[in-house]
Amino acid sequence: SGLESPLSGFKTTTVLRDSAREKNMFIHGKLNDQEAVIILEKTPIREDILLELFRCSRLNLDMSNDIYRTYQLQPPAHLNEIKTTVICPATEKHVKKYQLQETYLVEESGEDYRSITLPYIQSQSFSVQWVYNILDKKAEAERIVYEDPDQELGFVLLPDFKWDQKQLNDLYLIAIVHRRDIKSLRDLNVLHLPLLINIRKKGEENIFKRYGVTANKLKVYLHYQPSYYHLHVHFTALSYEAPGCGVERAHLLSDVIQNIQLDYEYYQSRSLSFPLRADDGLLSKFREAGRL
Ligand code: M7G
Repeated sequence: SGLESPLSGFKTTTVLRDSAREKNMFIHGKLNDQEAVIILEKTPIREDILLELFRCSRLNLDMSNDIYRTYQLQPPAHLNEIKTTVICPATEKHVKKYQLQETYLVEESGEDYRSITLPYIQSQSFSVQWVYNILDKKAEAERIVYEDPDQELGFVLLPDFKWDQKQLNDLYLIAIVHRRDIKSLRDLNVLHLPLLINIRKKGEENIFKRYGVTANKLKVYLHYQPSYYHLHVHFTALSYEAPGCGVERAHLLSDVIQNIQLDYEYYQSRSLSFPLRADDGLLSKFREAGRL
């Protein structure tokens, strides 16, 4: 009341995706005449607030039958929040990223990477300005969990914006390397082993220090293809099925380290498979090159 919400000017164009099971909705629309994507998501119910929830909520009876009763529980405002992510101004690529789409598996050889993928991502990929803002402490500085400031081996560890940090079951942090010359898994070779080992060791140590979660309860991996071509490593709760982290896209950091130890140029020479969306320009490039 009183203060108008910054989102009150939002006009929905289309619902890109919604899931009753995941309890989220991805909406494309206009916010003050700019293209915008809004993600609404109901967050998990927290055990530590149960006492307050039962004490302070209003309870409306829906139905009652023998030993069965269902209610609508109306929690007080602060226990009834919807996690909301706003991307504005959003590019066409953002809109596509969140649209539900058919995907196709592509097998990319080292040569395909150099002749098809690399030129494409150099011309087309998402801006990594948000990453530089984090490294330069221009954004999210207060959210940093740990930093190793070394320019060669160092990184910043902070909560991924998919995680609201209210409960540990969906724990999600990312380690962003200080070096700005490593785009993805494909660039990694023997020279990067100290960096990767450092990220694994200090990432795990500091997640334990801050959250009490041990290394054997963590899934530590890289995505290929990533959305953002500045090397970063995902740290998620082992039991949490993060969206987009399936076997077709995730590469465990420990496997990456061992593969490079066995073959110093593993990620330059081996084929890597990954899914591409039907409307992804890279998929057309693979088609044009006769590689599909
Ligand atoms: P990715 O593998 O490049 O792409 O991971 P994906 O989003 O398709 O998985 C990038 C990760 O960075 C994702 O887990 C995002 O949720 C996270 N992320 C993206 N942005 C724009 C931000 C941001 O501004 N802040 C933080 N803290 N995390 C972000």
